[in-house]
Amino acid sequence: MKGLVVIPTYNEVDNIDQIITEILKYHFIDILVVDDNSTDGTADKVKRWMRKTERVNLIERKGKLGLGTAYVEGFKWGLSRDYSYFFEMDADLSHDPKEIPNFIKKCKEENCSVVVGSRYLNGTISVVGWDFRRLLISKFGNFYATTILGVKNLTDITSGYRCYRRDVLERIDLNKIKSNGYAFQIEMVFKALKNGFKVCEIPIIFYERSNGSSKMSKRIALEAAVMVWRLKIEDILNRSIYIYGRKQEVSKVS
Ligand SMILES: Nc1nc2c(ncn2[C@@H]2O[C@H](COP(=O)(O)OP(=O)(O)O)[C@@H](O)[C@H]2O)c(=O)[nH]1
Ligand SMILES: [Mg+2]
Repeated sequence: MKGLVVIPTYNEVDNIDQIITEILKYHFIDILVVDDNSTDGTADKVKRWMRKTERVNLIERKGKLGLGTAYVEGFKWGLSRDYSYFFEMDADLSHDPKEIPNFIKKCKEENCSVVVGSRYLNGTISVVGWDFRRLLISKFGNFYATTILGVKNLTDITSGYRCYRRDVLERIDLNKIKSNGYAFQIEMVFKALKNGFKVCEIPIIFYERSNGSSKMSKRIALEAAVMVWRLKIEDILNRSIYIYGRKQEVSKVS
């Protein structure tokens, strides 16, 4: 059993060594960094690791093309190899690699196809270093998305620390994933659910970054707000087409 942690990076030079060191402690895990031409030398640091171990890999892209497309490229890279579990993890040490075994345990013990690391499980708020405004935006974003999409049993649909079993990524058409920021996280979970996969959550603590700066913006939040409605409408249309198709079949038989 092998797992791949995909780490998208844009200017994470002060974080990348530590995150790689922590992850390499888990011998069944390889790392793929997808770097968008960081100007601070992030990719050079990754290349230094690659000279030391084959477990670290790098995809270099031409410019800042967004988180979603970085993950899609990373997943495709991993699917052409023999990984059973695929992780999403930020480079900025917000996600503690020590949780890696807990994700896999949850997948195995409860037969989950996707396990999301939730900051808000059981009514708690497990976030270190956020002000009230940042927390409110995150909580509202979750409420908004889960209410509109009708997945109210999930507590943290925008979390970027998660694990997918290989079969989920094989089933979801990655070429059709259109969103890029927080919307990407919502779209992936929604599509997994719509394809009949079991999505679970485990508690995690999210630590706001100490080094470097956030790349998220108002534009990315807006993308998520609009994308939720697109997913909703697509779902309604898909269901109508299905019901219409069934009616046609029934009328042919009778
Ligand atoms: N490759 C790539 N990585 C990105 C891009 N935008 C953000 N990231 C990475 O995605 C992760 C999460 O981004 P971050 O700015 O910390 O988001 P926040 O935690 O929501 O503030 C970090 O590892 C970033 O370096 C992008 O356009 N391309
Ligand atoms: Mg961050």
